[in-house]
Amino acid sequence: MDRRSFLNLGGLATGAALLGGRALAASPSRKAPVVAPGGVAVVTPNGSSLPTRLVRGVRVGHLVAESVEHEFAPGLSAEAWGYNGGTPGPTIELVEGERVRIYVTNRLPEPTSVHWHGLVVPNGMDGVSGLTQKAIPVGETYLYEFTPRRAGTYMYHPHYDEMTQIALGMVGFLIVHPRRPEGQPVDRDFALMTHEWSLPVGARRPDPLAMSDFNLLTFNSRAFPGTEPLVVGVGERVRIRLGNLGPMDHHPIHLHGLSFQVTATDGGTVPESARYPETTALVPVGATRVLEFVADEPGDWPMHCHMTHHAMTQMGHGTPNLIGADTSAVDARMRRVVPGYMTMGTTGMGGMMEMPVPANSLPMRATPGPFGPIEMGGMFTILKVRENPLEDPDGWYRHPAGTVASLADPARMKADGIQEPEL
Ligand SMILES: [Cu+2]
Repeated sequence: MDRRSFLNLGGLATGAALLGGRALAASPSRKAPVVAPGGVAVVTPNGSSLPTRLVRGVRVGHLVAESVEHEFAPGLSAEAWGYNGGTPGPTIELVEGERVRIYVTNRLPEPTSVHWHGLVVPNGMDGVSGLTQKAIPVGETYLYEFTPRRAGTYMYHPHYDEMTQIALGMVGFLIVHPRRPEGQPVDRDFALMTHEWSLPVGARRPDPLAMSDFNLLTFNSRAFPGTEPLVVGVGERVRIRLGNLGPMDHHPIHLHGLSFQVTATDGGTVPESARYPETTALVPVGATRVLEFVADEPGDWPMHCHMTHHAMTQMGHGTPNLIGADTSAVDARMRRVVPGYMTMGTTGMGGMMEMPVPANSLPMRATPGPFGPIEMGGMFTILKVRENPLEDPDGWYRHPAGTVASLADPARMKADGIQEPEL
């Protein structure tokens, strides 16, 4: 069987799963909102929420673990593993104190299980294959049933062959909404999962054996410019739920243009007396951090991992450092055999971002911005704070006159006592 027909079969299987869901609809059930009155829906940029329905008072949902054809950004796709056709899997939204039944169908080529990370559940529902349950065999469907006791931001992932399955993208959010709204109500609520991948140029799948040299860093399994911006209104109170189920690295996630507080972790709500202002939140592997702030300054504000190699994409790291080296003689000789040859990185690497790249790759490619190329990628997205967030959400911020850094006027420099250094 070729790959295409295999994928088609996968599609049929998913269709059958959905039909199974429809069969549930014939029983006494209703679609029920998971958000408490006064609350707002969680938005998972580039992702979705798991459809659930109430069947005789129990919330029911269905996860399908499967191989997925995934686009990391326009121009770069690979085969990953995920849930319900995507990575991360759909965000599961539940209600505190409301019983839930989650069916998990395994369409992977190996066993799996699902662990509800951070949630307190009966031990046999914890999803640790071998310790608390048998692994879900290939092709079988298991049932998890529990009652979430505490509202909060949690995650789910396999606890069978974790190294492979998590590295290939099997991660997702599980959000438990409070029965009654608590804390200050927010106007926007986003969920962003950090992840890291090793995807050599030309490879069909990410390499789960990577332990340090990850070359593809993502929010919700998308690399900039593939990340959907977070668009909010000026003065709105915003919640961003960050989760990290990457294999190895903690990510210091930095927001420009505002100051926030960490209001909760997957362990619970941070008491108000223990909160303090921050502009960077370290999100350790296996943890969630919930940020809240008021977006009071309009603009296009970067939000990115502050590890510089994590705001880059798919570059190789085995190149000698040539910054400042004069390679013109080498370049001239090389051009006799390789027309257009240029030694990498002699004056820094910014200018190389506009070079042509191989097919299905995203190496050091700049994104056109309103003032020139944006030279960051990877774990990078944009928080767009706008007077009217509905107007032109895809466009760039229009700066008021006189508020953009630009070439200094010599007369102003002189008046301010600034002298150009002799070159
Ligand atoms: Cu990072």
